[in-house]
Amino acid sequence: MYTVIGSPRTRAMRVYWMLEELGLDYEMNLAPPRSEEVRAINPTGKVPCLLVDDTPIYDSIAIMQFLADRHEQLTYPAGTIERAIQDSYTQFCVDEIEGALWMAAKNTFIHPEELRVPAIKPTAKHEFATAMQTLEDRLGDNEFVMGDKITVPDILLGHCANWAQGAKFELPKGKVGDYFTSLLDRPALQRAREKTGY
Ligand SMILES: N[C@@H](CCC(=O)N[C@@H](CS)C(=O)NCC(=O)O)C(=O)O
Repeated sequence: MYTVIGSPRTRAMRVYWMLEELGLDYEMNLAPPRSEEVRAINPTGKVPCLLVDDTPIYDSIAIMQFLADRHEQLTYPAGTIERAIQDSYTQFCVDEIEGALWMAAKNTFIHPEELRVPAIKPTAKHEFATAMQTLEDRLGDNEFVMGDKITVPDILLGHCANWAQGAKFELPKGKVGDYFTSLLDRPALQRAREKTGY
């Protein structure tokens, strides 16, 4: 049995979305980051965590890829060229897109006020815009980053697009804009939203 720990307003949402794409049953604990409930499972207080029976797995990317591998969906097998390319998209999204969003978030409401550097936000937006151009170049006319098959990095990119909207980052129009719209319209995401109330 799977139990996801984390409020849907965090990176836990990508795990709920993933589980819905895979059609799996799961339990939810919508505890916020840094709460005592989360710290009892992950001493850093960070979410999401996935409990597989009683074993905790930390980090959304590790969790998503574990679920995809275990259930042999939304991924190419480890050791294939396709998997290496798929993983390169995952890493690109974490480094270039999520990195910019997280930098802005940390300097808006995560860090204690005296440590925040609000002047960093235009830099974060610049990095994000550069990554959007890279995504457009790499996506080409594909439906998903790996062609016509949806994989882990598409869920991740969709989650980051939603995060970017909420953080008032400018999302591209055109092909990348359409790609994000179709990801955010997916029934699995709507189910995850209904179940978590977000
Ligand atoms: N790389 C981790 C990052 C987890 C993370 O930082 N989560 C945020 C919520 S989206 C959090 O728990 N923040 C609390 C904190 O930084 O203390 C992942 O992808 O799961």
